[in-house]
Amino acid sequence: MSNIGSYETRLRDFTWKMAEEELGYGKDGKYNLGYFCSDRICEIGNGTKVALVWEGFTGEVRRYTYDDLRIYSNSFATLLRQNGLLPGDRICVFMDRIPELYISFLGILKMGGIVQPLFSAFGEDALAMRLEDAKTKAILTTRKHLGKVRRIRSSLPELSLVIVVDAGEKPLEQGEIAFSMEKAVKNEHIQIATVGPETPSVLHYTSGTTGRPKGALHVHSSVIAQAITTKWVLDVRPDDIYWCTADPGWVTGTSYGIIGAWASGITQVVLDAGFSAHKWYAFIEKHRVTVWYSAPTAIRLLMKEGLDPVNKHDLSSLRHLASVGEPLNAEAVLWSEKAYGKPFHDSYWQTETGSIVISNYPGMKIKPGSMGKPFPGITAAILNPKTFEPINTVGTVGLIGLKPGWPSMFRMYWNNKETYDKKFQNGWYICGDRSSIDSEGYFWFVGRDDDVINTAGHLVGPFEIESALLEHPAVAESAAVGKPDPINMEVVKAFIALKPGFAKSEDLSMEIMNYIRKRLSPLAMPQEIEFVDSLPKTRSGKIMRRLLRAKEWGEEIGDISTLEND
Ligand code: 6R9
Repeated sequence: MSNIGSYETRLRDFTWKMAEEELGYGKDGKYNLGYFCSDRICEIGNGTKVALVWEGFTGEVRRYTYDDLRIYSNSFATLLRQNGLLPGDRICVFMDRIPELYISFLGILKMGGIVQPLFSAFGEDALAMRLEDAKTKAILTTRKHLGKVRRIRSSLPELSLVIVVDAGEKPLEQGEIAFSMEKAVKNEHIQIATVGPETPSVLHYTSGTTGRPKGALHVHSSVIAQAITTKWVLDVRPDDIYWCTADPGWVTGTSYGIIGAWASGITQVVLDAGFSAHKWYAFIEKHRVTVWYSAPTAIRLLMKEGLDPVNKHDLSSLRHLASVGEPLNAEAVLWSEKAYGKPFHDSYWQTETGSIVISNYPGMKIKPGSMGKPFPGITAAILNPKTFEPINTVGTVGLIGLKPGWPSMFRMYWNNKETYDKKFQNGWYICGDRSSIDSEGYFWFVGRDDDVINTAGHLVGPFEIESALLEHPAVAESAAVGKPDPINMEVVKAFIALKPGFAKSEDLSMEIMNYIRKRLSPLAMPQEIEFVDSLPKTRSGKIMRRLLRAKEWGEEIGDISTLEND
């Protein structure tokens, strides 16, 4: 029997208050998310239980108990306090998937700071833009990524402290301090910052169509939703070995790769190594992974490798599989049944929703290709894109709308009230995705309602890419769109008009691609560049990405009445 039991019964009976009570949230005045992910598990007698099994790319394995999480996160909290950081300060974690990343995340919350997790793969521009927007006070990083921080530091007056968690003996520069989590003085007890349910906790940056990346701000009580969805959707149980393959630079890696897992008091495993089917299967076999939360791109890569590597490993420990980030093709669900004897369960949510809002639940009939049904406590509907009124006819495509008010919902876009306000229409939160509902209430994803590119489950904003492209000396104008790709769903394609005096060439293409990879990230790098004489624009001067995109996808071009006449 799954944790959720009967979906229909839960749907009827569930209230968020119940989830709050089940977690003991707010009991004895305790609201700190960091506390719920470490100290609380120790208080209920599980301090010696393994919380994290970490494996590095060389195969080295390290284990941390809940007592370790509690004590080491105390050390981080103390360090930050001793260096003058205050509750509410934005503190960035910028590291590969090393134990310090996961544990400092809790430490920051325990001293009352707002954690800003960023992908370590980010280049200087991507990093600088987000640190500047959040007016980040401190950043925790490693030697490997320190160069990037140093190169942008002079442009970030608010960034007063850089903490290097693997500094070793080599000297650091002014304003940088070395800190070794394992060598630091152990703090059994600290005063955990007093927060309320609405105190800001995590600031996650996500990409939009226009403008800069937006910081979705979450609050401490998000843990109520993250814990109950971990239990009911991911079906995690006390003895599970849980593997969430997401990087904490992405919301999946924090909501379910840190918070949901540890608030549930289970053992989670982390692999800090690149992808290969063999490596992944060997990891599952070695650690006896039971619950596996991954993404369609990874699943498609595994499918590409076929059944051969599957048969070479013992994957019998797997009990429940789930996926998030992009549409999970029906084919992938059927293949996983064949390969692992279990289907992947699709789940749908966003940085802004903070936790899973639509999903296929364990025990419920899976319809391959459908995202499933709303989580109990979430009211979801398909809305008319003009009136924002619910469409009650089966099969009609409209916008996904959610009734605001669940605990893990974002509370604002940092410094960007205008964009935040636009996300609400007629009393609904507008996700920005299109879908339909079938006669049994299952949601079928159709596409995004904007130009944001979803590559390998990661959202990349065209604006950010285009802005970086324009900084290249040869580029006069550019447009970035998503182009279909069998593995990554979409990859970035850039259309570029060159400045006079520059001629198109293979070498120039390569140079521009690498330029973006270095400045932004490997994901933002265009996989293809098409040189054009000019870009299609609307009369108001907006680049018509929709037109370029339709060409790539072989779709109808639709209304082009606002296209500028040359
Ligand atoms: C958690 C996360 C959110 C956007 C979302 C949608 C796409 C996520 C999906 C899915 C189809 C699914 N998306 N899950 N599309 N089926 N199961 O992904 O957060 O990075 O903010 O992306 O991703 O377009 O709006 P985030």
